Amino acid sequence: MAVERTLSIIKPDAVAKNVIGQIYTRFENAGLKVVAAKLKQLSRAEAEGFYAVHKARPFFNDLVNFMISGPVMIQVLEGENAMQTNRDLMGATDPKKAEKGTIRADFADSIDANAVHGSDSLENAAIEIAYFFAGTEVHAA
Ligand code: RTP
Ligand code: MG
Repeated sequence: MAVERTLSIIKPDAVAKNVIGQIYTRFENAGLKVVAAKLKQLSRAEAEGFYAVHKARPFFNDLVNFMISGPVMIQVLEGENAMQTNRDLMGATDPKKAEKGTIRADFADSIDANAVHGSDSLENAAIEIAYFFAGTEVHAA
């Protein structure tokens, strides 16, 4: 397995619930290292740009409104198999379908307020990391 980088976002619901630390602990216990991070209030344009692949989907407006409803914690995670490791930690998009012990099963309330985002491919990870971080803001593990 290769050392990879992936983009993670702790969404406004989980930031409001004050569980950033509990979610970071799960990253750490899975061998993922935070190599860049920022707490940020996204503008509507930033959220729309980030989720541009979902522009035609019926839930796009709700998704953007939710993502700008409060600050988000954005981080780059680095480690062996980081993209899939993070997706496994997150659980299914709909928390009702997420496996017990996953972040979404334990912290999410609904398919909209579902606690975390994680890149779904290495190609998207590279695009998403560059969307939020300059090269100089991402540090060697
Ligand atoms: P994410 O991109 O946030 O990591 O989530 P994901 O890959 O598990 O899910 P994705 O299909 O990429 O959808 C992005 C976000 O849109 C919301 N969504 N709502 N109402 C719906 O049917 C629906 N489907 C997706 C979710 O908040 C999801 O995280
Ligand atoms: Mg996705």
